[in-house]
Amino acid sequence: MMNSRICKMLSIEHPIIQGGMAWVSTAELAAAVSNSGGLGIIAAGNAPAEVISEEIRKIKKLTDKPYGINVMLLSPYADEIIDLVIREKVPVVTTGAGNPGKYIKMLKDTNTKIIPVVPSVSLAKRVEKAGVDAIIVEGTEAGGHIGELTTMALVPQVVDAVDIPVIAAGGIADGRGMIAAFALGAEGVQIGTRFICSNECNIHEDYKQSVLSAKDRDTIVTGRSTGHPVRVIKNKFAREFQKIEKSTNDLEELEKLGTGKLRLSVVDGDVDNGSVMAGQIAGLVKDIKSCKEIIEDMVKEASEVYDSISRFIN
Ligand code: TUI
Repeated sequence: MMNSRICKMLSIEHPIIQGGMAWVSTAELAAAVSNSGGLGIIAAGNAPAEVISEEIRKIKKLTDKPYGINVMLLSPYADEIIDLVIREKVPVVTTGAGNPGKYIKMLKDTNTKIIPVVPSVSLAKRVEKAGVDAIIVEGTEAGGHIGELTTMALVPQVVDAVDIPVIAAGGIADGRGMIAAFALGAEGVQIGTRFICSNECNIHEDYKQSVLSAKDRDTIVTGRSTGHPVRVIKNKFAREFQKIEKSTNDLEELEKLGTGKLRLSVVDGDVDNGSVMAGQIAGLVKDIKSCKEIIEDMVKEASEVYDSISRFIN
């Protein structure tokens, strides 16, 4: 796997990138992933630069391996987070929830690797032309803010449309998913939901338990009507949000309804009234392990799956 362009580009051992999950992807989680041979990512979410500056200080103490910052482009602080990333010489930036176009030149000029999340072939082509280093192609199976297309349909279409390396995301939590992604032409995977259920993920235990007890059909999408669809675990909050969404066109009211709800579940552990973001693959996650075990088990399983599937085509 060291032969993957992603491993060479990012100086990592395994082509596994941890998803930048707002409130969840802290320095502790990111350092654990980076120290296990993947690429750990600190999520900036809606936090101001001072908060992320502290996380960068922490991760520099916890690891000497490469790491990244995820910039959520809907955040009012996106500009100042980009300035911080450049000042601190953060090795990698991933972006989500928008087009990072206006930041690409700045990041390239300072040698920061830039890897946007894209939900379509058109945006993939546009950001490749603008000079990004790789792209994360995320299917609608993913948790949080999502696009329309599935990983299975989108990844090969993007792979055919660009020359830069593709990292597949959405619906991947084990070695089988990893091999499936490679079969579609991806050279790396981004893993979110599986890392929520890790020892080093220092969120409220009840959030982890919600993910562990989720079954295949237990996630739903809220916010389709607002243009910001978000996949969450079906709970009281999600049902109420969907109900109100059906009866109102007041986007401001819906926006207000969602504000602070991720913090409520992740930090305070209110998994009934909070927004519990997770991907469709939550139903596959059955235990809490260390990040090192998650990565090692995934790589080992991928290798075994690769060996065993040749019987289907011979
Ligand atoms: O960004 C994510 N996942 C997220 S961000 C987030 S915080 C949030 N909370 C409430 C509402 C909105 C955000 C929670 N989860 N994943 C990456 C991702 N990016 N998925 C989809 C996209 C995306 C969508 C449209 C990327 C680019 C894009 O471009 C549209 C355009 O402007 O061309």
